[in-house]
Amino acid sequence: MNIEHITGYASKHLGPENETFAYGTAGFRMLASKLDPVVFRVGILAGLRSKALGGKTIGVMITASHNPPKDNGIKIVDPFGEMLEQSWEAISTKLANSHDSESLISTIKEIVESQKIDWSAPSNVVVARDSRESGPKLLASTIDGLKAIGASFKDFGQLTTPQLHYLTRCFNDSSFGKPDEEGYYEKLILSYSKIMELWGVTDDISITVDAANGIGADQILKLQKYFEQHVKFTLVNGSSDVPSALNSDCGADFVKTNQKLPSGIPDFEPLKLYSSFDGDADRVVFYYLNKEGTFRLLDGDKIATLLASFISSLLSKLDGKSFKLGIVQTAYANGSSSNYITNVLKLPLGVTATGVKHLHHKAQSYDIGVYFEANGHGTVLFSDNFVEALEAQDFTPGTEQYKAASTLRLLVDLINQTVGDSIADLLAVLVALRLGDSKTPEEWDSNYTDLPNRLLKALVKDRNQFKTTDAERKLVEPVGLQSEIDEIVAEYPGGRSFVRASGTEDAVRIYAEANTIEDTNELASRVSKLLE
Ligand code: NG1
Ligand code: ZN
Repeated sequence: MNIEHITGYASKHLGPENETFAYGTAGFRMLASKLDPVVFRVGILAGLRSKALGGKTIGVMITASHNPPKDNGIKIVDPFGEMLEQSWEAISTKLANSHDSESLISTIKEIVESQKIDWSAPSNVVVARDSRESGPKLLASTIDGLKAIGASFKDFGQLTTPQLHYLTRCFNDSSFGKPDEEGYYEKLILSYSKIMELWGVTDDISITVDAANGIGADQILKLQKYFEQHVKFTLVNGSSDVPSALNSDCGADFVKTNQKLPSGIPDFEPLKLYSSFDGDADRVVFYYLNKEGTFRLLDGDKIATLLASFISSLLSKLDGKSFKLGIVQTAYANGSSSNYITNVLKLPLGVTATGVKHLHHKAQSYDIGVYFEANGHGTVLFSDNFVEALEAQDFTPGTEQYKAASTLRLLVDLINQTVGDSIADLLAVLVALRLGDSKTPEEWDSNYTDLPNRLLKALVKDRNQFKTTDAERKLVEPVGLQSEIDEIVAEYPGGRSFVRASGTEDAVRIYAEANTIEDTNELASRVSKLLE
């Protein structure tokens, strides 16, 4: 370890004395102006993580997703494209708070010792960023961290978050795909077009994409070249070069939170399907105007049920073979969707704490695990056992069984196996709509009716005081607050409400749903008042 070399770089990235950073739901996320010392340390950490795994490639993504343009963030991706292993979150937090050179060196030594890192082991890291204005400078500081410990790195410039996850996996597992941006598009077009070919679909499908003025816009334009003959994308809110426009009055988070149309769609046609990505294109939601001209949202819960129904119908054709398909949600899933999954689809339903890592982990317990957050972040995971069984299938070409098994095998390639992906999920939804039972946005929507719901935010003195249990559905601290919430909830038919601290913002979130809009609003506001 060349201490002088490290401290030389560290002197350019000293941390603030009285600030504490924490690796949260999606890594470190805050005002971009505060992030420089953090990203430098994350660069070091990514290098150390790679060394600890004998040189496996680690990913680093600089993004603040759906958050405002003035924010930014950074997160680490593990070799298989998954979120950083939980035990390393505490290690990252410790390193991020080692503000001066001296404490930085001693924390690095501590990590090397506790993780039994061989300093001479190779270290490989891939980095990318979204379209934010603060990105290039923060990327340069992250690279300083990598250089400080002599890690090898490859900078992929601007990518969506799921593209970076894809690349990280490819570098460690060549069977996953070609480790470049082109490989990502090729994998999608190949699987999509083969599915459509199997089913004899020759007509084009068209879809409007609101890209939140983020990196998804650039990638949709590139994708269009590959999909020329299959899908016609109409891009709106595509100004990724106007930093102040990012996520502003548009994008998946705006549409989901406000339950209304984004700005920027000129001629909104009834009964046509529209979609919105978030700023780093790992979330997608859909919507349409019904005959009466009312806005109808098709969120992550609706995506999960659509994909699960489609997969379930394919599975039912593989006679003689039984596989376990399950859905995973968080407490933010609409109560109607959970009832529909249990009572109509009759599928196992798991509920986990907020945060993709929890959902992803739980989804891995099924042969096929469908997980989506209500906000549109999610994917479908196919287990190795299931893929092997599909590959070993010997159905006669041309039969229903053969078509079903081949479609399932191609879905494994179409749907991003590492993380939620707006582009891949969009294509999977188009496939499910074209080939499944629900053909139109209206039919899809009619599977169940969402309960009215509200999501509010409260600023509190110390959000760390809010401790939860039961997949975050109940508060254990502050003591007594949960029974007050329960008493209020009991007054509303179909009522449900819970409170938890956000992992990405300095705020506490209040969720409420009930049978009527009036009751929902009243319930949400009464529970919020308890926090004043
Ligand atoms: P927090 O801030 O912990 O509620 C939000 C979303 C999560 C997840 C993360 C990561 C809600 C209610 N919460 O987490 O679902 O997407 O951001 O971006 O939507
Ligand atoms: Zn995102």
